[in-house]
Amino acid sequence: MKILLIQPAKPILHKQDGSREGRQAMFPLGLLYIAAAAERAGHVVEVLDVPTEGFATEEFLEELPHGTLMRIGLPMPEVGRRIAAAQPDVVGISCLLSTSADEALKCAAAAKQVAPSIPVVLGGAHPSALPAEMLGDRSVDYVVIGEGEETFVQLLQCLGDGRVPRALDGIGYREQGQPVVRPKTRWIDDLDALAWPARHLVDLRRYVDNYYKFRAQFEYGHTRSMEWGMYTSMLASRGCPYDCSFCAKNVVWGRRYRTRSVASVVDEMEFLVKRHGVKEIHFEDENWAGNPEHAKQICREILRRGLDVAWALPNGITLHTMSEELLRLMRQAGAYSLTLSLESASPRICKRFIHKPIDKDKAVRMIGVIRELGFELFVGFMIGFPGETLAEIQETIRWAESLDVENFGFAIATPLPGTQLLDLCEHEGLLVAGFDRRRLRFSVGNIQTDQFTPALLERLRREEYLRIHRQRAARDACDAATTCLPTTP
Ligand code: B12
Ligand code: SF4
Repeated sequence: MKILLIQPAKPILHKQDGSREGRQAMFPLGLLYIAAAAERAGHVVEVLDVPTEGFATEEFLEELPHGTLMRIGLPMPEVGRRIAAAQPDVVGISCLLSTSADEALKCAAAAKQVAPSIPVVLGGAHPSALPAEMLGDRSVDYVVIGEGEETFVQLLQCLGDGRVPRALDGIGYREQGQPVVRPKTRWIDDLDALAWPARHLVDLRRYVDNYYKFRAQFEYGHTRSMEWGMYTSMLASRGCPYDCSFCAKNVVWGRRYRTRSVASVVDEMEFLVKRHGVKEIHFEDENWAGNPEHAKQICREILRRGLDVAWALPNGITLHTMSEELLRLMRQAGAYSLTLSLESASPRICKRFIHKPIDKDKAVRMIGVIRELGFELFVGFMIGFPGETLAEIQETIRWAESLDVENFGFAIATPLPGTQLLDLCEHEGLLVAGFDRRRLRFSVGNIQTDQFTPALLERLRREEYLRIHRQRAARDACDAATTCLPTTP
């Protein structure tokens, strides 16, 4: 069969306070894993990366209470033309982020406009958390829930045979007009057996070009720096051994943390360097060093093979599994950038929502080592959990201020579909009026308590960040002036 896989456009918010959500070079790693599995099963696959191909096109979408929503990507009429030109037997659409759900549905509608008989399949974190809701849209025929390689290939088999996919694990479909959801219970044990992402289906250069053209608008986040040239992303593991209440990882990867073999990970890295001329790799694992021994072995294997490639951990590694030995090995093996998620300074909030210990002394020590080794570092904090007091929020802000870290951010806790946090907020009636889990925004508050309103969190997030940076700049200027004063009269 001929399969067309689509990454939908990315909406970004231009906020009333003058800030805007950043652009990101969104490498469609999940779609390319799905593409590789379909190719291996004998299908012909084409990929349409709407945001990447139309990165320069920004269109007005709608006015929201917080600002103006803009859309980055190929205009919809062009998407329609491209679907028609591809003449697909099946269209698959990736919807990783809840903010992309509307755009994913527009692509589904465009496919149905081309030919109502084309089966449309949705996958990714958002539809995996809300399969029945997504099937409520008549343009969506199937939802593949979570890790999708095996289920998608089995679904194609069913479609080819004209069977209803009743026996599949982790699938949503419609029967007699009603959504039917078969929850996901099986996860892939042998990650080495998976075909590597079908990167030959996209133009790798485009992602780097977009970064260079628009780097001033890039958010200091995931794809914050791609300074080394040809870039791609990959995975060394799936899932995470922890269980933070705000995290959507269980929806996609289940509860079991799985790693690829060290040889398979470094084989893929070597292939990317030799075959695609890749200079920089971003590991998009939820928690790359969930098993620190596995992480050290990857570093040692990179060193043993003398592989010359820069790599980054934009999602970071947890403080809990971090050690000086691991950091030194990572740096020697080419790692240059990482994120450290410290989340909250309040032990009570860590215990209740983050479910992993945050040792403040260790944080200071590790940041010292990270700086000494010359890593680029981003530290993430979170504010706005249910029951969090203003004093606790201030404690986190003061902690960020006290650390020797230039790049940091305060994220507002967001009740994502499929998380314990959303269940709790629903149960305790803490969601703001008009909250719609199908149309979430991340840079604005969605939780309201007797301690804070979304507006207060948004103000604190932005103003405290700016205040800390202004104070530091003033202090540095003052230090520089003092240093220049003549020491003798
Ligand atoms: C890279 C990334 C991004 C990129 C965008 C990536 C993209 N291509 O669109 C950027 C930097 C933009 C981003 C931003 C954010 N992200 Co993010 N991100 C990721 C991350 C780390 C990796 C994605 C990836 O490549 N995964 C690897 C591939 C193999 O997995 P996958 O894409 O999920 O694909 C598999 C399945 O989902 C499925 N599948 C996927 N697509 C399809 C399509 C079809 C047809 C089928 C059949 C199957 C299928 O099969 C694939 C293979 O098994 C994931 C976590 C993770 N490790 O997955 C979070 C994740 C997707 N992000 C998440 C979040 C919360 C965010 C942020 C809100 C973080 C923040 N606080 O700012 C922001 C949102 C910003 C905004 N304003 O919209 C959540 C999503 C929750 C949600 N419901 O939206 C995730 C799951 C992290 C988590 N554990 O909570 N993110
Ligand atoms: S450590 Fe990170 S990936 Fe793991 S559960 Fe917590 S937020 Fe999710």
